[in-house]
Amino acid sequence: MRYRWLFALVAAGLASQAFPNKRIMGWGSTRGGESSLQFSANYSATRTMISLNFPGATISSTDTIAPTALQNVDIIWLGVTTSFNSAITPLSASEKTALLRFIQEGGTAVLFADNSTFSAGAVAANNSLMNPLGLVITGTLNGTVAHTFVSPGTSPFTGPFGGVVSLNSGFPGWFAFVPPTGEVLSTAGPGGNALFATIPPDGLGEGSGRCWLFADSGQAGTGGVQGANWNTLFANMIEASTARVAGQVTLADCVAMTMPRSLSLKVMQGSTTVATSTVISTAVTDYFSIGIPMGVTGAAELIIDASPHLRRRVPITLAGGGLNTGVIVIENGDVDDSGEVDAADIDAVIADFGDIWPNGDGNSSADADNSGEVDAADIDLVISAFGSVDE
Ligand SMILES: [Ca+2]
Ligand SMILES: [Ca+2]
Ligand SMILES: [Ca+2]
Repeated sequence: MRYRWLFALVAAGLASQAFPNKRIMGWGSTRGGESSLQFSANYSATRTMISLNFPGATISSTDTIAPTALQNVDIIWLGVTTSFNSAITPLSASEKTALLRFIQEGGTAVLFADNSTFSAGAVAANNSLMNPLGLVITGTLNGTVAHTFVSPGTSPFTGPFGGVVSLNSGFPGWFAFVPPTGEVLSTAGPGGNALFATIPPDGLGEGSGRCWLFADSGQAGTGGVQGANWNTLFANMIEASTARVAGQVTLADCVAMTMPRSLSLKVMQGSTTVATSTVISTAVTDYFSIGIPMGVTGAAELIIDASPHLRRRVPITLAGGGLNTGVIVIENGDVDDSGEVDAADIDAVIADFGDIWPNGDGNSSADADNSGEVDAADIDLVISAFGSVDE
């Protein structure tokens, strides 16, 4: 029991690490060239817009998409063009996985593909960015193409930073397929090809963040399509994005991760549920995050539960954006998930004694230490945690 209080103190101390505003990450110059939000000269007006409208916002860069790089990020901003005729190195398999997981765990993605012919590498780069989200990008539309807004009076064409009157793209591609959970926001002419689409929150699973998806990277380039209308659109998009409460969870007393464990996450303010999500943990200490609406402020609780682990309640202070909780440890031993480590849990281990996972046929939580076998170590674990209860 004693160490539980130590963990509580650590978590309370870390909870003060609140970030007051949007944390945006894009490509570095090496990988992204002109698509680097932080460094590209073509994004200077956009950077000015962000600093004016979101004074606490930070813009950072990475040349590799990985869970560690994305830990303290609310919005990822990636394009495929490194110049008017060169493309990024396509996202690798692990980068696609990391990008998808970032979105599934509440992150907001702003992604710019382009036409299929601007570079020999165009198709591979486009596909690597859009296919993981279920979209198909194709083709080249010649010249300057005006956007027709599907619903002009709605976000992000209107919003707290004003109305978007018109948008043009130069030589865009188009989305040949947008998944049913997505929505086309603008087309090349009435009923024409899709130029701009979104996947709303929860569209890629419970708790997933919003995706803003463009069939052109001209906003980063030199096609003459930058300007107030694009930056008004971007401001409305950033305002409408979610923030991420992120950190790491350690599943106490696990010696391996033979079976992935499902983490139930919830952010509450009093009796009000701010956000809920489910995250699959595949490491004893694994990353988690949960998207919450931007602008939610004040005292809150992050509630984490799993099986055979006990529920933890971690006090956090929301400051309008995301925050990092650091490492949170949840206690083991509640095999039957009753909320208390008690004699029933010993009985539950005995009932499945000898089961071998991942091919067991009983309760996989009976293998409390996740070693792959329901054995004496699991009984010892329950006894050592005996009497502990859900917070
Ligand atoms: Ca539990
Ligand atoms: Ca129990
Ligand atoms: Ca075991």
